[in-house]
Order: sequence, then structure tokens, then C-alpha cells
Amino acid sequence: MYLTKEQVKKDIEAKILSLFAVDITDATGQQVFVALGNLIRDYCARGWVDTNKTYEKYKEKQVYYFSIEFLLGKMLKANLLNLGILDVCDDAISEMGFDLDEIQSYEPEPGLGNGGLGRLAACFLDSMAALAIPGHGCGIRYKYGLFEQKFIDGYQVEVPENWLREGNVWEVRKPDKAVLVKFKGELDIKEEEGKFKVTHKNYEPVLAVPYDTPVIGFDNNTVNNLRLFSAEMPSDDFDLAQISHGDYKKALDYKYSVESISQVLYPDDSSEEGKTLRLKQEYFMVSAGVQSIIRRYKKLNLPIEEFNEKVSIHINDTHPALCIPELMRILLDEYYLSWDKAWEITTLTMSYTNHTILSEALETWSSDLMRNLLPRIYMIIEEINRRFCEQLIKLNPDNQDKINAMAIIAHSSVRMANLAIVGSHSTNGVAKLHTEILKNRELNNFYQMYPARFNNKTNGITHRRWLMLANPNLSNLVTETIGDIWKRVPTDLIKLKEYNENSAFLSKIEQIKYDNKVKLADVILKNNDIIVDPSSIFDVQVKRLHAYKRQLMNALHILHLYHRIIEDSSFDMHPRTFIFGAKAAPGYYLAKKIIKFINSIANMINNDPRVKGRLKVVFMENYSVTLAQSIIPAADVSEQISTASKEASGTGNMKFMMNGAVTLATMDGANVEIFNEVGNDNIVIFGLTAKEVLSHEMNNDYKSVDIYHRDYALRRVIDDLINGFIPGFSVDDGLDIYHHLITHNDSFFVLRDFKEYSLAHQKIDSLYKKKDTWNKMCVDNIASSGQFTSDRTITSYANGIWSTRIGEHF
Ligand code: GPQ
Repeated sequence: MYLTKEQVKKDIEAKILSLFAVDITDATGQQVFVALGNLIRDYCARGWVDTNKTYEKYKEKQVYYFSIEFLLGKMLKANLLNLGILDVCDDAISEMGFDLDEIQSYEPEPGLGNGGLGRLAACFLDSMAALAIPGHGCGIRYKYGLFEQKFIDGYQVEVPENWLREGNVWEVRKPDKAVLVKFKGELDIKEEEGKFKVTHKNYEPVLAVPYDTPVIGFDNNTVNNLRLFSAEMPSDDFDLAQISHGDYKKALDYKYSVESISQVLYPDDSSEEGKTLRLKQEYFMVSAGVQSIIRRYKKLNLPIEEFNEKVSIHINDTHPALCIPELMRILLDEYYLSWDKAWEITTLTMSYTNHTILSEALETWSSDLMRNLLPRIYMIIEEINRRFCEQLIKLNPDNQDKINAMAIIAHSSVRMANLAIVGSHSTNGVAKLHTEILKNRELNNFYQMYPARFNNKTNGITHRRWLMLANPNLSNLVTETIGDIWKRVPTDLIKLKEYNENSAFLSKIEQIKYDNKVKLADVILKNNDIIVDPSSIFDVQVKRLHAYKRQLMNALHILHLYHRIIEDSSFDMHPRTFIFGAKAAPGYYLAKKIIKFINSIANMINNDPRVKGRLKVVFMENYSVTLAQSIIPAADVSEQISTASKEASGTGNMKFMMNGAVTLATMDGANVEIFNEVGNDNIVIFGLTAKEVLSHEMNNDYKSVDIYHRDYALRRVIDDLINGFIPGFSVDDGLDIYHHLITHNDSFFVLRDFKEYSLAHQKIDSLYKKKDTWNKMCVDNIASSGQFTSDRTITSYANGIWSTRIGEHF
């Protein structure tokens, strides 16, 4: 949209006056934030309504992306950018005596996600809107997002994050669009005129109230919708009487239990959380979402048989897999379709993404729990399973093991991944390597049965947030150099390659990186009270804390460098600043010990005058999207060091390369594709391959203790865990890690990869010392990053899975 600075100023003043009854001269930063947020909603309201009307008028196929997490990050500047009024608002705000970044600091970050999975969902929303695809998000409006992390004495402490305390300027409550979700109760099934009539009696009703947030497309008049449901007690007298029978205390208890459904995000990443409340959350989101899709479909006045031609439902990991039996329920019980017809429509509507091969992350639910909580849904899953097993028996009459492995219900539990694969027409992995492992190993049985359903969609990131917003100076330099086509067609970034030996350009790249490092150094000084040198190498590992991501290997290696610097006077190394950011799931004991370990070595190293000016370690508290936006543009080295085969894709890796960091990586997840794009000269690779890891696992022929005995340098740092060498780090703390590595045989091959990791660091050091080589590597990485945008990923989902239109209607 087009606005003049004068208009913006006038609008802000008017908003401040009407919302807060103050003049702009007396307004606080918080008030300016709220006013600007409201103004943005005014600006996009017309487009929001019109986008919807256009979709309806042309009966366009809609995609609904169901996800239990959406890790959006702050929206103020992103919305201004997408509306095309970022610069004019920035100017207007400064002329009014404020600073836009400071104004954005008043925006709470909605932490409605844990890590990669939730952030991917947010990038996908941004890309669907940018590509003018009719695609919307569907999820839960948690009152408390992911916990805020504090370090006390080096230990992680979790503090509740009340992001809604000051209200949420972006959302619109839609009470008129609320739907009822039913839990528990009994079923009454009668056959009338050849049709089954199912009546659900004595259920516990929960009202799902939608809160809609506009998802603004990049300068294209498209405004899609993110619908998040909040659980409330129904106000309908009938429903209430059914629950409390007039008992006030009982009614209040009920209110509390209902509201708990959307109270808090489960803080687990890549691990299954088997809690009744979690299952309630999943069904709540699914039932509310599917009912509201059906309601909307009814407005089109089309036969229900055409549902799958107008609707695609995407299941982001298995958490929303109950969409399958929920749609079946509605088609069977409300539309009286035959099972076969309902099943055809359902499978054609649904598609599923798998995000991990870690077996501990595969969701299962106890049959008893599900039968009790969701009687009709469980009954439908039983029937899906019965029919599926019949097919299996026909195909594999003599292979009971295979049938057992593939069944949806087995050993009194429901396997959600099996349900998702059987009940959809598409199952995709999130990077080529990951998809190959799914097809050939983890899900091989299913792949053999349904080869055409399996496909790869390598993850991507939105370059609007991760380059244009996070790194405006680099973004401007890119535009000055190759024009601005890359903003719409990010693969155009490849043109930067022509400048990779242009010394004037290279020194500008270097200067921008340096300036970003100075800015981050200020943040570090403010947050951690540690002085870091912006001319040192900023070596960064930021992501959730998980054993397979191997922050521990990084930390042990830092300890190794510390010893070397002190003891070997000939050891020459460019000064390094190691930066960490990571939250651990509150119940993940080992991960929390690793946090304490890193904090303890940081404290020891940063206070040792013998390594002053050569080595620093910073663990930044409360890693978040906002913090990522200031850390990533300042990174020289991107640590992507997961045990090969374990990281399904990774998306941080893409953000770093786009900001000109050099990746230090194992051949895992999307690192493999980054390697293929940038070439061997522009990335540093080390360690076991996925094939080797999987073969060690199969043959059970890895022994970490052998390496421990063989490698003195490594033994030394492992012993430091338990010999009291590290101040503030007790032998007890260290023993847990020690046992993990030695007694329990190091499930993630830290000892095996340590030596190569150390050599890879030496390679990084020598490359960095050759300034021109290094800068050229940075440029080549930025140039190749256009392949890794979520615009590319979403285009491929739209064409290959959803069959939805891309681009505006005309
Ligand atoms: N991922 Cl299963 C999560 O962030 N949480 C999860 O519970 C599961 C996966 C990640 C995965 O570890 C990364 O490799 C991916 O890049 C990311 O999902 C998005 O696909």
C-alpha cells in the first residue's frame, strides 16, 4: 500500500488520542506500540476481508495448515514490511521522536512453539501469503507460551511467560464463530432406514473460541488467516446443566478444567509427551478446526462429495492426526456418507509431514485413555484399523510380524504416525536425506505398500524475516549490487556470485558483518555482562538443547582449546567467541546438566587471565526468535553438528548461510543439500555419515570407551567432568554426563566424531585467517541461499501435495 509520512503521523496521533486519550507528546513507547499495531490492523482490514471474499467468490481451494505450534516471532516490523510501509513508518516514527526498534521492544514475543517445527509453521504462513496461496493456519491460542529461561547459578530455571498480559494487538476474537467440542460421554447407536444414527450423550462440552490473526502477504494485497482456538466454558444453559446439575462448585471446577486445555504449550521438543491434557489439546484443536472448515464449506453450496476438491488439510507432524477420524466422524454421522465414500474424501483431503526419525518422538496414545476421552473417535480409529489390517493380511498372509508393525492399534495403543500415513494421500519428509531414511528404513513397510504417497519437501525459511528484517544493511547491499528482484524471486541471489572476487564488494560484506557483531557485542554486554571482541570469530550454536544436536561435543572441544592455549605456547589460533543459545525441556535431565556444564566452563574461561583476548564463551539466556534475529546476522561460523541421520532437516542452518556465515557441519539433514549447493570450498564438513551411523547402530559395534582410552586429549576433557577441575561444577553434575558418554556408550557418537571435529575447527581457523577467501565463502553462501527459502518449499507443497493455485486470481 502507499502512504505518505504525513499521513502516517496523522494516523498515529489520532490512534493515540482515541485509544489512550493522550497527545503524542505525552505518549509512552508502549502506547505508541499499541497504537501502531492497531493502525496496522486498520490498514490490513480491508485486504483481509476482501481476500476472504475473493476466495469465496471463486470457490478457491483452501489449504488449512494444522499445527500444535506456531512460533511467530514479533510481528510489528514484519507486518509493516509486508504492507510495504516499513520505511515510511520508520521515518514517521523517528520524526515523532521515537525509534521503531525501541517501539517493537514493547511487543511481547508469542512463544507458541518450541523450536524448528513451530518456526517452520510460521515461515510457511508467511510464504503462503507472499505467494497469494489461499492457505491458513489452525492451532491453539495458549495463554502461556514456551517458558522464559533464566540461569541461576548456571542452572536453567523455567519461569512462566504470560505473553497476553498487556493484550494482543494482532488478534480479533470471533465469538460468533465459536464451535462446541465434545469429550467423554456415551454413544447411542441406532440403525434407521439403513443409516447409522450416532448420538453422543452425557459428553463434556468445551467451547472453542477462535482468535484470528491476519497473515499479510508481501506487497500483494493478500491477507490470509491464522486461526487459534481458546477453550472456554460454554455459556449455553443446557450444556452447563448437563455437567453441574446446578452445583456451583462443580461448575467452577469444570470451568477450570476446560480452560486448562488452552492454558499452556507443552515444552517438549522431539519427545513424546503422554499426558491426558495433551491429547485433549490435540482433539480440541482438530475438532474445532475441522468443524469451522465444514461450516465455511457449507457456505459454498457445493455437494459434500466435492469437499476434497475445495479443501486441503495439512497435518504438521502427528499432533493433528486426529483430523482424519474427525473428518470421518462428520462425514459419517452428520452427512450419512458411506464408509468408503467418506474414506475416499478424507484421504484425498489429508496430507502429513513427518519431522523426525527419533523413535522417542513418535506419538502413541493408550487405547483406554482415548476410548474414554474420545469414544466416537476411538471407535472410528478401530474401524480404520480393522479395514487396514484386513488389507494387510491379504497382502502379507504369512507375515504376522509385518502386520503387527504396521497396525494402527497394537499393544493397546494408537500409533499416530501409522494413522497419519494410512489416512492421507501424502507423507513427506523435510530434507532429501530424511525422506530417504523414512522410505528405506523407518517407514519402509509403508513405502512398499504406498510408494506414490511418499515424497520429499526440503524445509525452507522466509528471507523476508531472516534477511530483509534481521539484516537490513546486508539486504540493502544486496539490492544495490544486483537489484531487488531477489525479494520476490530469492534464487536471484545467485547473481551475487559474480561479485565474489570484487574486493570493494567483499570489504563491504566484511564491514556489515563487523557492524552486526558490534551490535551483538552490545547485547551480550548488556545481558551477560561479558565483554567480547567483535574482531574475534563469532562461532555460534543456537537451537534446542538435545543430546543428538551435540552441544556437548562443542563444549568439550572448547575445554580442549582452553587446555591447549594454556599449555602450548606455539599454538596459534585466531581469537574465538563461542556463543550458545538453547532451552532444555524442563524434564530433560541430561540436557539441563549440559547447560550447567556449558555455563560452568564459560565462567571458568571468561575469568582466566591466561586465555584473555583469545577465548570467550557466552551462553545467552532465553533463546527466542527475537534473539535469533540479532545473533544470526552476527555469526561467522554456524555450528550444525548433529549426529548424522538424527536431524531431520534443520532450518537454523539455512538462516545462517543466508546471513553469510560459514557452516561447520556433519552430513545430516539439509546440511547435505547446503553442501551440494555451495560446494566443498564453501562449507566445512566432518564426521560419520548417516550410513555409517545407522550401520554402527545396527551392528552394535561402537564402543566409546575404546576411543576414550586411545585419545589422550579427549580423555582429559571427559575426565574434567568428574575430577572437580571446573569451578562450580560438581562431580555429581558431571557424573550424569560421564555415564551418558562412557557407561551408556555415547548414543550420539560424540567421542567418535570429536577428533574430526577438532580438525574441522582448525580448518575454519586457517580459512578465516585468509580474509579474501573467507569473505568469498560468505558471499557464495548468501548467493546460494535462495534455494532454501520457504517460498520454494511452499511452491512445491502447493503443486505437489495440495494442488492449490499460486498467485493472485487475476
Ligand atoms: N522438530 Cl519431531 C522439532 O522442532 N520438534 C519436534 O518435535 C520434531 C521435530 C524439528 C526437527 O528436529 C528439525 O530437524 C526440522 O528442521 C524441524 O522440525 C522442521 O521440520
